[in-house]
Amino acid sequence: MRKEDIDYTLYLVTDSSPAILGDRDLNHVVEEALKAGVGIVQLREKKGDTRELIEKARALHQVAKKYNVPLLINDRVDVALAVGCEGVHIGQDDMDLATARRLLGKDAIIGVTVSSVEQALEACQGGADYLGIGTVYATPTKTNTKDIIGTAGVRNILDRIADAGYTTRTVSIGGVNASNVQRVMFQSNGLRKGLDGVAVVSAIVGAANPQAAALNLLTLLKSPPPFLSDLGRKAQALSEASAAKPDLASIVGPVIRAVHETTPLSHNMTNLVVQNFAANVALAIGASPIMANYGEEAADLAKLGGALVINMGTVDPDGLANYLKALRAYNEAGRPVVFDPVGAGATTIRREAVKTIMAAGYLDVIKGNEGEIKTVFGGNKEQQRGVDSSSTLSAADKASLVQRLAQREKCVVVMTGKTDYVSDGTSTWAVDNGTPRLGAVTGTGCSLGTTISAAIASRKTDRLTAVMAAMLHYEIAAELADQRPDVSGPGAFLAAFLDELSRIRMDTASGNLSWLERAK
Ligand code: 3NM
Ligand code: MG
Repeated sequence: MRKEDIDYTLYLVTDSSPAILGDRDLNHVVEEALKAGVGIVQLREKKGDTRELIEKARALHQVAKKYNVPLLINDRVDVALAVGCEGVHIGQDDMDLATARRLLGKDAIIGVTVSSVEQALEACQGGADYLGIGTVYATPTKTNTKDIIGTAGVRNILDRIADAGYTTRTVSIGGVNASNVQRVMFQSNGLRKGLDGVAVVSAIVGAANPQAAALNLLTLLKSPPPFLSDLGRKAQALSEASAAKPDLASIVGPVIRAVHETTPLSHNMTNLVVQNFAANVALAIGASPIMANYGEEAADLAKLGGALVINMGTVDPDGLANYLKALRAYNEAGRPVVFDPVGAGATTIRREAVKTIMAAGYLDVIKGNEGEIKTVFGGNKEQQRGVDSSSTLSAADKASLVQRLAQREKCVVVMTGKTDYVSDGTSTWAVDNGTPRLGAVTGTGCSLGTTISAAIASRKTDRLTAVMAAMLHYEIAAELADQRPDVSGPGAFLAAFLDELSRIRMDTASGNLSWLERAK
C-alpha cells in the first residue's frame, strides 16, 4: 500500500486491559472495526514479554492484511521489524524518530505523538508520516498524559505546521468519541490545514459492539455536524454582507420579524435572580420562554426548534451536570446554544466550570462582560469581583479579543460594556447603543442572552446578523425607555423597558423600522 493512500479518517489504537477490552479477543474486536472501515491500526500493549508481543502482533498483522490496512506497533521498533508490519508509532519518550527511520527504512510508516508546536515542527522536519496530536480531552484510557490541549491546542499546531509548509498527515487523540467527534474535527480545523482524522481507543475497543461503534464514528466523520446545518450555506451570504456596508434595516428587520412570526422556544437554564425578568423579556420580544434547569428534560425540549441559554449565574455541582446534559442534547439536535459565563473569573469553581462546559459541547454564542470574556479566553489572572463588570482593555484590544475568541471557538462572541463588541471571527462590530440605566437593575445582562437565543433560534440569516439584530433591539429599547418622561427610577425603567421591547417588535412586524435610526 502506498503511504499516500492510507485513510486516516478513523484510526484504531488497541488496548488489551480488562477495563476496556474485557474478556473479548483482541483480534476479533479489531476485525469487527476493520469490517466497518477503520483505515489504520496501531497495536498498543503496555505489558507483556517481547515474545508474547511478537506473537500478538503477527496474528493481528494477518487480520489487518486481509483488509489491506496497515498495522503499526506502539513504541517497539524491534517488534515491527520482527513481524514485518508497516511501521511504528512513537511517543516523545520512545526511540527518536531519526533512529527509528534508519532502522525501519523510508517505506515504513512512522507516526509521532505531539502535544506542542515545537514537538510538531520537529517531527515534521524529521520526516514523520503523520502526527498524533493530543491529548485533546482527559481520558481514563491514558492517565499519564502530559498535556490536555483541547481543540484550540490542536488547531494551533495545525496552523503552525501549515505555516511552515508541511503537509504531514494528522490525527487527534484523547477522549474522542461519538458524542464529540464532529465537534473535535470542526473546531480543530486550522485556517489552512484540517485534521485527516481521529484516533480512538475506548470508543471502539470498549464498545459493546465495536463494528457498530466504528460505523457510527465513520458516519459522523463523513457527515456535516448538525450544529452547522445552515451555517455553511450562510457563510457565503455573511461574507458578502460584511464586504458591502450593510443596510441595517434589511438585515435587522427580518430577524426581529422571524422571532415575532415563529415564537421560538427560548430554553433558559438560568440563575434564581433573573428567571422572572428573563421570561418577561422573552415574551416581550415574541419568544416562548421556558425556565427549565433539569437536564433530563433537555432532549425533549431540544426537539422543539428553539435555542438553549446556559447562564452560569448559580453554579453548583447539580447545575453543572444539568448544563452538560442540555448542551449535549441541543448539540445533537443541531439547535443553537448561548453560553453566558456569569462571574466566570470570580471563583476557582467558576473558572473550572467554564473549562468543563467549553470542553463538553459546541457553543454558538458566548456572551459576557470584559472580565468574563477574558476568563473564557484563558490566561486571565485578574480576580474578578463578583459578577460586576469593570474594564481595563482599550477599545482595539476588546475588538481583537472578541475576534480571536470567536475564531478560536468558531462561534459568535459578544463582549458587553458601554460599547459592545460582537464578532464571528471574520467581521467584528461595535455597538454603542444602550443606557447606563441597564446596569442599575439586575438581570439585564442575562436577558440579553435570552433575546439573542430567540434571534438565533428563528434566524433566517447567519448567526452574526441574528446576534446583532437582537442586540440592537434590546439596547435601543432600553434607550427609548430611559428617555421616557415618566421614567424617573429603576422601577419605572424596568416596566418601560419591557414595553419598548414589545413596541419595537410590533413596529418592526408592521414594517416600521424608524427606531433603527438610533443605531450607532
Ligand atoms: N495517547 P481514548 S491519549 C493512546 O495523548 C493515547 O498521546 C494519547 O484513548 C496521547 O480514545 C491516548 O479511549 C488514549 O480516549 C486515547
Ligand atoms: Mg508511547
